[in-house]
Amino acid sequence: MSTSVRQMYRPVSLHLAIAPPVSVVIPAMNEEANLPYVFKSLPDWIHEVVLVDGNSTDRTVEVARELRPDVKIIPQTGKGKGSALISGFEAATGEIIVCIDADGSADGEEILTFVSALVAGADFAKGSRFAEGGDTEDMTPIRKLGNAVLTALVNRKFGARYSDLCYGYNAFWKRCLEGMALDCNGFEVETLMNIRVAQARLKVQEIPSKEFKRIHGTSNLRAVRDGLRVLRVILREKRSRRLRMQGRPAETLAAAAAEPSRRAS
Ligand SMILES: Nc1nc2c(ncn2[C@@H]2O[C@H](COP(=O)(O)OP(=O)(O)OP(=O)(O)O)[C@@H](O)[C@H]2O)c(=O)[nH]1
Ligand SMILES: [Mg+2]
Repeated sequence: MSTSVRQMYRPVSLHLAIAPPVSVVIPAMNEEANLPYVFKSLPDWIHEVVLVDGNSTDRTVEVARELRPDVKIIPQTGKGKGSALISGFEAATGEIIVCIDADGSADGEEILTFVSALVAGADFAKGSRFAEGGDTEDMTPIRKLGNAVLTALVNRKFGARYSDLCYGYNAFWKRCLEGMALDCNGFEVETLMNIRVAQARLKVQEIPSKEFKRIHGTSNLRAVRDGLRVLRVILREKRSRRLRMQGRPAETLAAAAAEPSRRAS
């Protein structure tokens, strides 16, 4: 192997070296106490960390800079985790994007497994707490039930085979963003990604993942409110898919996609 080719590859484990740069996108709203744990768990071979700040009123931004002077801090344009991720994806310069929460519930060491799946041929590496080897310490029984029902609905309506719909630990090639065309604000963002990935027939590899309890602070998720947002997005996507299959013009499809979600409730 010539020197120039060898330099293009970075060893990421004993058995794997990769060429594509990896961006880690972290949505964070008042997570100053959790960031030290999250940043510490990130592998040293990643290309960049993009932290999307949700107008934090604590020292989230300062702590991120202290921990990692090269961190890219991005303000989100809209409101909610979805708009934060969309801003972060736009700002990411890597060929591979990994999404990870800032509450200390995800282990950055798992990034190696996600990235390995992508370089081995997957388009989308989807974290799953319910695939064999995965686990969660963080979900209440009611959340587990809601997630299971919504997962089954998406599988049925979109021909997917997901085992965990509403999970924030995922990775994908940046080129997939065009097909996902994300347009949402809140916690429904992962559902929308999963549906669009299934509709685009991208190659999905589920990655068993262990979710821990958030270390400090309180959750921003409200089970009923956010469960309904997820349900609305599923129904909205189903309706626009039906219109597409009926061969309706593109303007009608765009209007259906932009339609207020109350029509679907
Ligand atoms: N930038 C930004 N980040 C957000 C926003 N809402 C939530 N987040 C972040 O998104 C991640 C997930 O939010 P959580 O509140 O932990 O929600 P969750 O993980 O679904 O719920 P729990 O399992 O109870 O922790 C965390 O890193 C939050 O800081 C937001 O509006 N803007
Ligand atoms: Mg959390």
